[in-house]
Amino acid sequence: MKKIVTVFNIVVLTIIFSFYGCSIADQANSDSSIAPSSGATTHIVKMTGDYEFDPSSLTIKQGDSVKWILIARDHEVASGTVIETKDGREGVPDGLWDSGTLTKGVAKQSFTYTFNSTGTFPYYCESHVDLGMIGTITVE
Ligand SMILES: [Cu+2]
Repeated sequence: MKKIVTVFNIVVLTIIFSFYGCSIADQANSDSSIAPSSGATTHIVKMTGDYEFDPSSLTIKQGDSVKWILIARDHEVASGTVIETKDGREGVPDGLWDSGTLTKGVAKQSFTYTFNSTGTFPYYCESHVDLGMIGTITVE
């Protein structure tokens, strides 16, 4: 009888640990990145109601993608540098990518770009560059 109880305990513990293991794996996957089977990762950057890219700086691997997702307000995401002028900040596009306007409530609420070369890639929101809505992607 004691042996049966021991076997039963092992089975129960195995079931409990396998469930526990699953929930830990799920939490890890609910991080801000999606890993397709190819090995490349899609990283998420939120475009917030506080005129911020979240996170504003991000380091990724060559071949990875970044998906900017609109959370609130209308925003754009365009690659290029930001300069100071007498009228304030101004974005100077470098032509790598430009999402156009992303608007809540319409179909286009995210924009994805794949980084196939290494380097530092500054970007900004055209409408809110003066409010400091600026970000950087570093590709290693
Ligand atoms: Cu914006």
